[in-house]
Amino acid sequence: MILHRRKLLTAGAGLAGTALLGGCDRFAGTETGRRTLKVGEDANLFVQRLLMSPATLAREYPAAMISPWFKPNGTIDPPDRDFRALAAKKFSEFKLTIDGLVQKPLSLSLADLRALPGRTQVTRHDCVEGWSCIGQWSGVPLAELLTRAGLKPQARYAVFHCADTLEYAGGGLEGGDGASLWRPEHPGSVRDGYIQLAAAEDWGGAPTATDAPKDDWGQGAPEPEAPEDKRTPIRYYESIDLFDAFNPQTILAYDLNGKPLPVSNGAPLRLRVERQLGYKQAKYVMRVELVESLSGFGQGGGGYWEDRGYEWYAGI
Ligand SMILES: Nc1nc2c(c(=O)[nH]1)N[C@H]1C(S)=C(S)[C@@H](COP(=O)(O)O)O[C@H]1N2
Ligand SMILES: [Mo]
Repeated sequence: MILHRRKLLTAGAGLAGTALLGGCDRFAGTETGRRTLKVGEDANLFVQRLLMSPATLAREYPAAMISPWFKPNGTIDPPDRDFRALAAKKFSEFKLTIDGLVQKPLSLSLADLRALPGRTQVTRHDCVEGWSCIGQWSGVPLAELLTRAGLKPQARYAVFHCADTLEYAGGGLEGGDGASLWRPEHPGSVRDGYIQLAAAEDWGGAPTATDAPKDDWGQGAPEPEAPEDKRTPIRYYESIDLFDAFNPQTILAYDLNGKPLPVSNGAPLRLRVERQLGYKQAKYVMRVELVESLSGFGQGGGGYWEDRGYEWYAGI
């Protein structure tokens, strides 16, 4: 999708700050600059952005290189009641919310999303655990949605709210039904993971009996309702800045390899932000909230894994 410059400028005044690549010294000297360039990871972001034009794309692959199976990771079957109710009805009642610092909040069904101009891309997903998969993703460019919603000038980040609970505030990995919540594990450092990854082959093996995905959503009968859980769930969330939000490859995907996303890979809708690592690719996205600051969410790190020590800008 081609965004007209004027539209972009009216859509997001926040973009102007990141787009002024020529004025880096001045940028570093401003309040925002000082706040942004506080540690190494932000310097990494700054240098990468200096070297990139706004529309730098991740590599796209030929269809023949698509992995026979896209390994699911992290949450593969959200235990949450609300999600289970949606899945039981094949997501026919799912609505994506776009709100926060927008002129016109949106609420869109899957049919609404599919009716919008879409984009299909074959890209490689790199997880910090050291595996990669190539998949074909189809979805709606986030730029399309943000342009329709119209950003307010203070908007700087898009926060993705996901349906899946990973743990409960104050500790506790027990699901409402007493089952243990799946707890993902990652290497101690994203960069360690990335170094392993550089040497790793693309993941392309066949599923084994023990890790076969529970895909085909809507297949199972509705489950008995779990009792309501009074504890505060900590759900997966992620965030990106407007620079990445308007990249043409940044899409909310509803199809994987030409078929509706399996639940294990994030049905009904998941983020693809192709120049970043796997944990940025939020699955089970229910709501996109436009905000000025990330400090009000979780521990303020900008994502579930970021709150546990991973870098916010996971560029590859
Ligand atoms: N909602 C949600 N999104 C998530 C995760 C998760 O646990 N929950 N895991 C992340 C990680 S670490 C990876 S590698 C990818 C895995 O996506 P996949 O299951 O399609 O392979 O999803 C990312 N997005
Ligand atoms: Mo990951």
